[in-house]
Amino acid sequence: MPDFLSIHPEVVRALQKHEPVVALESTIISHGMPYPRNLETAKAVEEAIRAEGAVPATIAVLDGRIRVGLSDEDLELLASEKDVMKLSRRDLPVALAQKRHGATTVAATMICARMAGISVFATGGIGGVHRGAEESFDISADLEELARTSVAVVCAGAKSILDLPKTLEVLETRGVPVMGYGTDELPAFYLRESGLKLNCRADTPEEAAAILQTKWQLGLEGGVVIANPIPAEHALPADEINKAIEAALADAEKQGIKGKDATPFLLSRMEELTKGRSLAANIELVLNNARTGARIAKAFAALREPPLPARAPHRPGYFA
Ligand code: PSU
Ligand code: MN
Repeated sequence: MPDFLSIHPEVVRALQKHEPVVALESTIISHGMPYPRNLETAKAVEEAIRAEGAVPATIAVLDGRIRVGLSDEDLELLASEKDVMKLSRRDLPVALAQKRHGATTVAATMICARMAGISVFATGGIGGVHRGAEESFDISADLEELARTSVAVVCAGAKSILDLPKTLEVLETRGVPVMGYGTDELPAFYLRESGLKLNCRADTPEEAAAILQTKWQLGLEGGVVIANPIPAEHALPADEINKAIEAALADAEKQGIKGKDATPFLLSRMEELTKGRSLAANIELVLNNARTGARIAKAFAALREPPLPARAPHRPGYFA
């Protein structure tokens, strides 16, 4: 394959030594949070991963190259530059061919993480089936990517700006395990609960890592959603959030916001409507996912340590 990828030397070193690495997306920086909180959060998330003993690898496209592992200057550019594309699977070739800057969504981050050999990725929330998808057909490419690309995505579930029951149905159809981390329910981003039961649960990093390892050893390509509820002390009251979500959705409808602009619009409208409380919760849950992601990456790296080969007794003759 032509060389489209630049991996930071620290990340290369960690991968070569089978040390834990956690991938991070950049759409959350460029299109998910306002400046300068986005930059502060991007740095704090990397710090949280290091504090757990793993190496962070934030992923983006800069000057038409896929970059895995960024400098503080790169993060500053992604956080402040106006002309950063939002890149999902369909957009990656365009950004590379046209030498653009782009922030990667969950889908594109999974693709790039896989290219680099990273198996665990932490973020805030995944995209999903939008409400009204039966009319609009708006289903995030994140779901398709989860079906095909072998990376585990640690997230706080998905926001109820999405249709969460339909999102779970699509993930089931496409064979994507959705693992509740310390919970039996799909968390709903700002809320710890959605009322939607999951049928896969892990309570420790080791249990989570064993499921990843087994899926991929079976040859079942594709991702896993590791749904990690927001810490209780940072969760928002359900009625406040639900009101803000309804209002944000109504505004999007009124202003005709569609397609790739829908998610960023809804996020920033939610922040205004909750007077910044949704942003504060968002930051806390991303930090929490980064810590959990680092622990799972460590447990997974420990499993990958090649076991000493079992030495079969030499039986002369028979197979010789
Ligand atoms: N959900 C969030 N915050 C985000 C996103 C989703 O709570 O920043 C971003 C992620 O990058 C995700 C993308 O992959 O939005 C989904 O966009 P779309 O719905 O256009 O596929
Ligand atoms: Mn969409």
